[in-house]
Amino acid sequence: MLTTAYAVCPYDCPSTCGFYAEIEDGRLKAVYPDPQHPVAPSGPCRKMARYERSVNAPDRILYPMRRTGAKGEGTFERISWDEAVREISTRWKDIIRESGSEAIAWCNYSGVMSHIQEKCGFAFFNRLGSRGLVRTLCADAKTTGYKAVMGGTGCLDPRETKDSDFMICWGSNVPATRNPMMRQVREHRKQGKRIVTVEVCAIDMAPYSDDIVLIRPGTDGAMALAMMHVLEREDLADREYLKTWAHGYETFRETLAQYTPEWAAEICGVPAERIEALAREYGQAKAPVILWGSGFSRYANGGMTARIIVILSQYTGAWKQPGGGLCGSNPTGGGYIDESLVDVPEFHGNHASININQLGAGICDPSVRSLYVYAGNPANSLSDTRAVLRGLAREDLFTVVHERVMTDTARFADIILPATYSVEQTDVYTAYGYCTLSAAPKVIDPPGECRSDWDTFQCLAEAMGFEDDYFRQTEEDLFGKLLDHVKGKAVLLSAEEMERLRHGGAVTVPFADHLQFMKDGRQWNIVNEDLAEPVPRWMPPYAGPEPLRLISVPGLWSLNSVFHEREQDLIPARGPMILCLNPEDAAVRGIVDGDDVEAFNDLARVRFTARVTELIAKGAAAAPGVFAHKLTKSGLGVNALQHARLSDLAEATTMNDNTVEVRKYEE
Ligand SMILES: Nc1nc2c(c(=O)[nH]1)N[C@H]1C(S)=C(S)[C@@H](COP(=O)(O)OP(=O)(O)OC[C@H]3O[C@@H](n4cnc5c(=O)[nH]c(N)nc54)[C@H](O)[C@@H]3O)O[C@H]1N2
Ligand SMILES: Nc1nc2c(c(=O)[nH]1)N[C@H]1C(S)=C(S)[C@@H](COP(=O)(O)OP(=O)(O)OC[C@H]3O[C@@H](n4cnc5c(=O)[nH]c(N)nc54)[C@H](O)[C@@H]3O)O[C@H]1N2
Ligand code: SF4
Ligand SMILES: [Mo]
Repeated sequence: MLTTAYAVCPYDCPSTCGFYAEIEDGRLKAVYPDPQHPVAPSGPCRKMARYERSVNAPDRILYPMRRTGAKGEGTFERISWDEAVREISTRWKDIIRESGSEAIAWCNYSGVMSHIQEKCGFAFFNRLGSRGLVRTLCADAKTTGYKAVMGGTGCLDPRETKDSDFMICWGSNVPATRNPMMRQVREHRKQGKRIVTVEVCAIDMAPYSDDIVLIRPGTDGAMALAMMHVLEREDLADREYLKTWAHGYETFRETLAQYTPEWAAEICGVPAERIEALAREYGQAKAPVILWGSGFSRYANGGMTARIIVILSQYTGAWKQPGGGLCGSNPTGGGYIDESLVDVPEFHGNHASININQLGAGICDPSVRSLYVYAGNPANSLSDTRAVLRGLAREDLFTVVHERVMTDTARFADIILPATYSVEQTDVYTAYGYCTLSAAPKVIDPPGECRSDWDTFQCLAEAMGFEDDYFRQTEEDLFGKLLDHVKGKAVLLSAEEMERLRHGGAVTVPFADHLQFMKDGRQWNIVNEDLAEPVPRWMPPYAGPEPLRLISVPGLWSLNSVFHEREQDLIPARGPMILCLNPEDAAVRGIVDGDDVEAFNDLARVRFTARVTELIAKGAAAAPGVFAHKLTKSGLGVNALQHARLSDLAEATTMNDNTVEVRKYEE
């Protein structure tokens, strides 16, 4: 029998597209667009269009398993859930008795970005009193930088950019990471409005750009400062607005004299005339928008760069115009969901913690005796892969991985627990790139013995003897509560919209007021006295210009390390692991397009296929996508070349802030 039900894409993607799931005999047969969807009416992207192939993947993990071979060898035997839960709880109780609860560590990141399944583990591990996890792997330097300037005022929802008259696409690989926004990008250009891309590597964005400014990695702050220098010099700054509404404007303005386009040109590798021309075009537009990604913030100076770009987005008064300002950060101006219903504050404690970016060092520390991983793949996604693998290889680290497929991390588990796909679980979703709220009860039963994160933590809680009412709830109970207690602008949703959510659907929540600070009678901050660096200024990244600065680019055909199960379509479509090099950098190294090359630094040697292209800045090397180790030539991905250093704000990742040398590979 065929039925249809509503489902939501659970992945770490700003859009949170919804779609219809067609179900035949309890299995997902196909997915169809939801033409009423507020942001993705033409349906899910190239990765999710055949989601049934992921959900029904032949190599899905269906049963709990126990390791039988050496760590990392990947040999396991089937066991029952009872055995698995008994073994985990017995080991944990022993560890807690002998070494205390902080000897148990956990790792979770963005495998599922919904409210119940992602965050239930926070409650569980807080209740357990385990070692804490500082989860700053993604864009925390950027969001902290944004907040340091704008506080709780939300920026543009992508749909609002229809009213802008000029767009700078600043370090955002839109066709890959913001697929539904390609509608606005195409429409913008159809109307003859220009899009200038500021990128290190524009291989995907080039066809949609009228002009491309290729910039050296980690130097965007210098260019943005020089642009403001030009805006001041050429009377294109909105001085009245800045004097009234920008805290610290006069102090900051005085510092701009030193940041000439010639000064920035040296740092950024962008000619002074191009910086001037871009500043002029930006300054003369009535409602320019900067659409920003997060690539430029994954550096030692990432938080500072983010602050400077937000200030630039305000400098001509663009925020006052419909469609003008900044897009690509927090568009909502606040949360819609009462997080405390899932991540229970009473469970929070004061524990030693591991920064996820330094998980390798964290789990190499012998005082950590157990690691639980869910909805994350640290062996692929974290910097300094070899340190992560050294930790995972410890015979005395009791490792549990809750996964859907055999990842490079799961191979190192002592116990693997089988996880569900989103269509097999119930949840509420907020998009981090749009003002939308979505919800979807589960549409099919899980195959084999797969269990959701919620159900798994519930059994573990019982086995650990937690008597809290929290762990007695079902997913469905929590789903109802989350929808009963929406907050922020979501309280403005109609009864009909709330009803749609309860049955599975997506709705638009009113856009944020981008001039909220005026209504509140307070300024936004150019200078922020709460920070170690109150006055924005140029700060260099960790990596110097030599030999080559290495960055990672989100790939078109994967989402972080997700979709590795798609051997029939997505894996072949993306081809081998490439390293993009500028023709000048390739030529001095005797490298031509298609060569087998080796990138190396003090951390590792990693082999790639060279892609020689004019669309990357000189002095840079760029690696698109995250590859499972078995799909690489040397058994390691690009992250093995990244140091586990932290950013200026938020102790976040600096995965783009490294240098490598590259040579032709010879056996
Ligand atoms: N297809 C696909 N979609 C994805 C993902 C994916 O891997 N693949 N990842 C998901 C996740 S986890 C996230 S966080 C989001 C958004 O992920 P973001 O990181 O916001 O991705 P983008 O902004 O699209 O891409 C970052 C861009 O920054 C560029 N870049 C790197 N360093 C610099 C620099 O110093 N200056 C400038 N100007 N540019 C620089 C890179 O070349 C890249 O094009 O995307 C999500 N969606
Ligand atoms: N080279 C490089 N490295 C990167 C990036 C990059 O673009 N390039 N992107 C960085 C960014 S922005 C991010 S956010 C991180 C992401 O880092 P991670 O979150 O560690 O990586 P993912 O690849 O998203 O892995 C998610 C895992 O969760 C599993 N999963 C999915 N749904 C569920 C579920 O419901 N339950 C359970 N238990 N498991 C589930 C998936 O099968 C997958 O293996 O990677 C970072 N690392
Ligand atoms: S664009 Fe993003 S949210 Fe939409 S279907 Fe693709 S991965 Fe999912
Ligand atoms: Mo991310």
